This record gives sequence, C-alpha cells and structure tokens, in this order.
Amino acid sequence: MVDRIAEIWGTRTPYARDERWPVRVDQVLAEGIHESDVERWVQSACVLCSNGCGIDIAVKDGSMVGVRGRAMDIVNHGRLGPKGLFASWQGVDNKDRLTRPLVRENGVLVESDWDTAMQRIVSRSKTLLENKGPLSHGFYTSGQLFLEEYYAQAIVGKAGIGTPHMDGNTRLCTATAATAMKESFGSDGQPGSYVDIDECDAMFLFGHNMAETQTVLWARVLDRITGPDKPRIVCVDPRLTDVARHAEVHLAVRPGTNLALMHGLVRELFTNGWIDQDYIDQHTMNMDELRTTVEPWTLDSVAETCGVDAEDVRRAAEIFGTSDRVLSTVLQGFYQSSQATASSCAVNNLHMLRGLIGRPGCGILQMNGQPTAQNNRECGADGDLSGFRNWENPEHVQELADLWNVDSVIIPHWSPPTHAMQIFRYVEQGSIEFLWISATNPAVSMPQLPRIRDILASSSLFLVVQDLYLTETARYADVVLPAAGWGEKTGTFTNVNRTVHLSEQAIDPPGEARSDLDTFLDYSRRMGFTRLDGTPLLDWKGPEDVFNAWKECTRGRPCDYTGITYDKLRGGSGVPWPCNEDHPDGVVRLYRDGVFATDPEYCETYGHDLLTGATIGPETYKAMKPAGRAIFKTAPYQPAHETPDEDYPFRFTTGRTVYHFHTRTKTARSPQLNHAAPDAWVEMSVNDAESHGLIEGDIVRVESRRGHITAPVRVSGIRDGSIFAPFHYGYWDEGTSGGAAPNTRYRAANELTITEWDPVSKQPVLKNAAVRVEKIADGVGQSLAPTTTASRPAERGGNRKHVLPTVGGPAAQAKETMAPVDPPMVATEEEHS
Ligand SMILES: Nc1nc2c(c(=O)[nH]1)N[C@H]1C(S)=C(S)[C@@H](COP(=O)(O)OP(=O)(O)OC[C@H]3O[C@@H](n4cnc5c(=O)[nH]c(N)nc54)[C@H](O)[C@@H]3O)O[C@H]1N2
Ligand SMILES: Nc1nc2c(c(=O)[nH]1)N[C@H]1C(S)=C(S)[C@@H](COP(=O)(O)OP(=O)(O)OC[C@H]3O[C@@H](n4cnc5c(=O)[nH]c(N)nc54)[C@H](O)[C@@H]3O)O[C@H]1N2
Ligand code: SF4
Ligand SMILES: [Mo]
Repeated sequence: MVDRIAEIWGTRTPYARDERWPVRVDQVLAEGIHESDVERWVQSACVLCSNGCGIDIAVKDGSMVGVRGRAMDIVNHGRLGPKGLFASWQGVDNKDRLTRPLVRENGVLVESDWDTAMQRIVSRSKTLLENKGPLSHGFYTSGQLFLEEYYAQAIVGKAGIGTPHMDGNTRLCTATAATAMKESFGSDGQPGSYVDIDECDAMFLFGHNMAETQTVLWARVLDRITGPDKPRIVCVDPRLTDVARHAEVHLAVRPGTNLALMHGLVRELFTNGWIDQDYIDQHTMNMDELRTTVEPWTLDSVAETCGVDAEDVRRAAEIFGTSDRVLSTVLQGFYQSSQATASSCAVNNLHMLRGLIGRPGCGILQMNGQPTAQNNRECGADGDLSGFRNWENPEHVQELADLWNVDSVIIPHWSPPTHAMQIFRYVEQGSIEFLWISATNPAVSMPQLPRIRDILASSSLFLVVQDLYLTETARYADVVLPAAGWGEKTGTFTNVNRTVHLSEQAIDPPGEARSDLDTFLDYSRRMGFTRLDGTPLLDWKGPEDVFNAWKECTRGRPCDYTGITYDKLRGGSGVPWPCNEDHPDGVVRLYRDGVFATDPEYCETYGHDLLTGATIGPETYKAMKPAGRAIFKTAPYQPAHETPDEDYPFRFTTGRTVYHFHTRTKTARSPQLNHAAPDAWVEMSVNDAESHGLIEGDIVRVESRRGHITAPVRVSGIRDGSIFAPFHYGYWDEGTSGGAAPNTRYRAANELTITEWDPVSKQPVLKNAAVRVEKIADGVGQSLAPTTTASRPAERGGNRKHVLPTVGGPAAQAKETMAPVDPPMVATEEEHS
C-alpha cells in the first residue's frame, strides 16, 4: 500500500530503452470495502485528463466503490494517477448532484420536470429561429463529453439549426494542438505515440508540466529516467516543475516569449548543420522562409528576450540536433501563451528539419488536455466540419450533406466557424440570444471573469446549462439540465495518441439525470428536425447507433474508425485510429512514409498566415502544390499583448496543480484531493518576495487592469518577475458530502486574465498578463499550496517558515501490484522494424 497523495507517481518500475514498460496495477476501494465485496468490475477509461488510462470501475449495491487500472491497456499498463484513483468515482457518485431539471421562475431557479424544462428550451428556440434565424443560436460545449454526444450535437447544430456559432472549451484547451498539426501536416491527428517514450534518447517538454498533468505518462518517463540509458530531458517552463527538476537543461523563459526561444533553437540547427537535407527535400516545403525568419535570433538575442542563459539555449539545441531519437511534447505553456500556433508549429519544424517524424522514439505529441477534446475536434461540435473535413472545400461539405441527407446550404461553411471568444462577444452584443452550455464552467475557466459574469447575466440571453452540479455558471441559467456523468452512461472517447476507449455504464444516474446524448436527441426530436426525405434527422436509439453512424463519417478520412466496434473495444486494450481494413489493429504512429495530409483534396485546411491569421485560400494553396509534403510554417516574433510596465511590473501566468481538475467540480468532492490543496495561493520567487517584504503565507492582493484576487503567498521556484496562480478555485467551496458554501473572496486566476487570443487557433491567452502585488496582511500560517509539486517551497531564502509537507494519510492508501502479467504489445508491433 502506498500513500498516493504523497507519492504522486507511485513506485518505480525501471526499464531500459526499447524494452516494454512493466505493468503495475493500481487500485483503490472505498473505506470498508474489500475485493471480495465487489460485485462487478466495469470497463472504462479515466476522464480526468487526456492521457486516457484504461480503468475498471468497482460496483457494489448500485454504487461505484473504487477503481483499478487495466493491466492490458497500451496506455497505462495498469497504473492510475491521484485523480484517477481518488476523483473519478468519488467525484460523480456523489450526494449533491443535480437530480431534477431547474427552471427560472421570478428570478429564482426552482425544481421542475423534463417536459417543462425541454418545452421552455424548444419554445424559445423555435421562436428565435423563426424571428431571427439560426445566428441567434450558440452552443458552447466541452472536451469531456463522449464521442457520440459530440456527433449528435454537431449534427443538431450544423444540419438541424444551421448555426456556425458552435465551439467548446476545447478552444481554451487544445485548439492550438489541432491548428498546429493542420498547418504543418494538413490535418489534425497526433503523429507520435506514447511508445516513443520507451524508445527515445531525448525528450523536450515545451510548456508542459507532464509531472502534474499526465501523471501516468510521467511515471513512464520516470521509469525510463531511473532505468539504464535514460533519456536526456529539456524543459521549457518559467517554473521549477518536477519536469524541470529532472531536466538536463531547464529553460525558464519569461512567460510570453516562447517563439523567440524556438527561433533560436531552429537557427542553431541550421547554423550547425543538424538537419537532414534529404528528408527536407523529399518531404517538406517552405524551408527558405523559415531560415530567413529565424536569422535574427542569435543565442544572445534569445537570451536577452527570454531571460535565459545563452549557453543553456545552445546546449538544448545541441541535444535536439545530435540525439538519434527525440520526442517532443507541447502543452498549455505554449498553447495559452503568445503566438501559440507559431510557437507550436516551430516544434513541428524542429522535427521536420531532422526528419524525426514517424520513426520509433521520434514522436511529436501536440498534447491534448481534456480526456475527450480529440473527439470534439473530430466530430465538429467545436465548429469544425465532422471527420476532419475542410469547411473551404465544397466537396467535403457535400459529403456531409449526403451522409446526413440534408441540403448542403444549411451546413454553415460560408465563413470560418465562430470561436468561443467570439460567441461570448455576440452574446455581449445581443445577437446571440440562445446559448446552450454543456459540460463546462466558463464562469471560472474563461479569461477576464468580471466580463464573463456580465455576459452570462445579460438580460437578452436565454441560457441553458447542462451539468452534474449547480456550478458557478449554472447559477446564471434560465434552464439547468441534470446530466448523467462518467460511469452512468456508455460511450467512447479518444486520448492524445489517438487511442479509442469504450466506457461502459456502471451504475444508474441519480434521480432524473440523463445522458447528454439523450438530451440532445430529445431536443432534436422536439424541434422536429428532419432529413430531405422527411424522416427524423437523428433517429438513433442509443450510443452504439451513433458510433456506427460516426464510423461512416470517418471512412477514408485521417481519423478512420471503420475498423472499430464496441465489441472490439471490450475486454482488451484501447485501439489507436486510423483503424480500418488495412490496419485492423490501428496505427501506432502516423506519417511513417513521409506522406502528409496536405493534398488539397484531402487536407483539413488550406492554412493561415501565422502572424495575422489571414486564410491562405484554395487558389493560393493549390498553386503551392503541397502534394503530401509537410509545410514549414512560421512567423516573426512579437512581444505579448500585455507586458510589464511601471504600474503592473509582474508577468502573471496560470495553470494547474496535480491534485485538482479544472474548476474542481469532481476533485473537490474527493476528500483526499481536496485536503491536499484546499484553497488558492500565488507563487512568487525568493527574490521578488524578499524585495516586497513577503514571506510564506502572507496575504497579497494581485491586481491586473481587469480585476484582482486575494490569496496567500507561496515562495517557490518560479523565475523572478513572474507570478503564478492555479486557476482551479472559483466562487464555491464544495462540500464533500452535500452542499457548497460561497467563498466571498475573489480568488479565481481568471479575474486577472485578458481578452486576447492567438490569431490562428483563436485560443485565449490565459498564460500572460501584467499584474502588481500588494501585501494585505501577515500570514496566519503557511499557504495551503502543495509541497510535492511545482508549488513546493523554495529551497533557500525567502521562505522563513517551516512548511508542513503534503501527505494523504490513511485515506490515501492505494494498492500497487507489481508486474502481475507481461506488458501489453503495442497494436502493430511490426511497425517497429
Ligand atoms: N492535475 C491536473 N491534470 C490535468 C488537468 C487539471 O486540471 N489538473 N487538466 C487537463 C487539461 S484540460 C489540460 S489542458 C492539461 C494542461 O496541462 P499543462 O499544460 O501541463 O498544465 P498547465 O499548468 O496549464 O501549464 C503548463 C506549464 O506552463 C507553464 N507556463 C506558463 N506560461 C508559460 C510560457 O509563457 N511559456 C512556457 N514555456 N511555459 C509557460 C506553467 O508554469 C506550467 O507549469 O492538463 C490536463 N491534466
Ligand atoms: N487562467 C486559466 N484558465 C484556464 C486554463 C488555464 O490554464 N488558466 N485552462 C483552460 C483549459 S485547458 C480548460 S480545458 C478549461 C477547463 O474549464 P472548464 O471546462 O470550465 O472546467 P471543468 O471544471 O472541467 O468543467 C466541466 C464541467 O462539466 C461538468 N461535467 C463533467 N462531466 C459531465 C458530463 O458527462 N455531462 C455534463 N453535462 N457535464 C459534465 C462538470 O461538473 C463541470 O462543471 O479551463 C481553461 N481555463
Ligand atoms: S493520468 Fe489522467 S487519465 Fe490517467 S489516471 Fe490520471 S487523470 Fe486519469
Ligand atoms: Mo484543457
């Protein structure tokens, strides 16, 4: 038994390069429950991050009473992280769930029934469609529903209503991942695989705190690091994360300066001849523009702009340039920072320059964050066209019209899909009067919350919120719909490296809560949406019908699911797409033959100018004759939207802690996790704390031009001049056994963030703003920031209090079974030859 709050990654199982990662099965059962008490184990996968760990749910007396990792799953080989162990089942199977629909009467939300609630939605929807047309409607969904739910929602929006105003919180999350892959390779779809961790010689983590945000993946890395011939690690992050602590080179860049660093790294590859000219000639295009753009970025200019050591930049470039096999991962430190798409494409460029794509150990993981973000992107509930189709390609639009048997004119394709920030702007301006929010909590997670609150409260807006709990957002709704959560419904979803899992229903949803799929189907039926032949637009009976329809939508597309069935996903491991007749067990890594998805007839986009976001358009794109070559895309560096000045001298950045998931609706209901990180904090460096007369635990007010927060200080390993706050803490302190109490202190990081986005991916800039700091009071004790992670107290100076370590105690004991079986084979081992 191991305390998995204190020991985040569990016990080491070292292995060497090219060996298979050993199995370790992690298990937790509710207090007082023994293995022999468990009536059934139900197959699923974890939905608390993009890693997609295979998981079995323990069921007793109609309740979820624990979980264990699936030994045979190619993703996790049996392991689970703290959220999988302690939040997956406790965060849903909970006392204070929404169990009945709520409707607003005389300004207050009151309990109602489904008929009344749906009737209100449908009647408002019909009136608006009649009087104002489809542009009055907006949908803001998630990266946490199931594939089947997105596909239904996408068709409702595109072929039922015909609105381009559809997006998800995936815009805040992985829009840049999708965009960077589309721009460089022609389509979304992860080139690399987790197996590359087993096979690489060097790993670069760009703005990715994998140690806290994909803990099971990091356990795999740690097992390589503690084994023979360990990989060399390079970390790009302004904080001293656990990734940074294991790195040979830590580039603690100033927040907002990623692209300058990337230009410097690319330039070093050119200067030192660390490039594969044959690969470049055969499989890529546009290299000259890249070379010209990076030319000014000498080591010294990078050092000056990014605030790092020139020698460290040189060493990092040398590791990239001279290692046989390099694996790169990219996440929010890049996606939510300035020039997100250009910086993320630069990672692709590094790999293209050396031909390190599609070979063992040479992966690119433009990471996802949410467990099902990939499926929203595939299905197009984020506004994209289903099946990675190109909205600018009339043939692609017609394919969907044929598939759905609707007139192609109803499918919005006259302009790009409306991105989330623009949807909220249209609500603000009053043109969107009907907004349906599912499985996301924008009143905590969107930038510049004072503005978002005003928008959600707009008198012209009819707001539908579909959630498990009465969240900060749901409190603004006109109608609240109670949803069935994970374990209470069946469906599939796809993780970062394209692995598709089936999640089976284990228990009944509480009260009258319904699956999101049932709700979308009900809405479609009540709205009377039909096909050209007059039959109902959506006539599916359940999730498996939707999945079968979805398979047809993906036939011949990069995300080909035609070889997958629910039955194939039962019993064993998840399966990575594309999976079809040619590849019945899926494909481990894409682009092995150096042929990319850039052909004009096939590609998902004709691309953009990365500096301005202007579309390239079909004529220019076709004239470029990409013909299956990858495209070097780049842009000149520009400073962040808001940089420090005299009034606001600090760079503010935000992110996560290992113990919480987003706005904590699930993790705050897990006693183990909530106890480990119960309240907000802000991180400052030793030098900055000293110069402001601050010590651990002192209460500060952090203020931007848009708002302020109050929280205790943790003096941590963050770089000087930067301040970090976790974005998890909103208005509510969730009770773990029913009820939540308001927390009247402003403490959400997004009180301070700015309404700006990347010109190409439209992903909001959640990771840089300018702030000032003021001491409000002496601390009454230490801050409650975890000591086990990036927020651990600085090792010297500044921190003159003794800080108690974060531990889980008896409630956090998990069972680990070492190597009970051989590790699973990756789906198509022959690819390794
Ligand atoms: N425990 C936990 N795990 C999660 C989640 C969670 O909420 N909690 N959420 C999941 C989701 S949806 C996502 S999207 C992922 C996110 O996973 P990550 O991207 O790994 O997490 P973040 O903490 O948002 O950001 C990563 C790092 O970016 C750094 N950073 C900030 N500004 C900059 C910058 O300008 N440049 C660079 N290079 N780095 C910068 C921060 O210091 C931080 O350590 O995590 C997933 N996993
Ligand atoms: N400052 C700052 N802001 C950020 C970020 C950051 O790093 N910094 N990260 C951004 C990122 S990457 C993300 S992904 C977002 C996340 O932000 P949100 O999406 O707002 O966060 P969650 O708390 O995951 O919200 C999901 C909601 O869905 C509900 N839910 C869960 N399962 C189901 C289901 O099956 N059906 C329904 N209907 N509801 C369900 C949950 O109860 C919860 O209320 O935050 C973004 N905001
Ligand atoms: S790594 Fe992610 S998917 Fe795996 S158990 Fe942890 S939260 Fe769940
Ligand atoms: Mo995310």
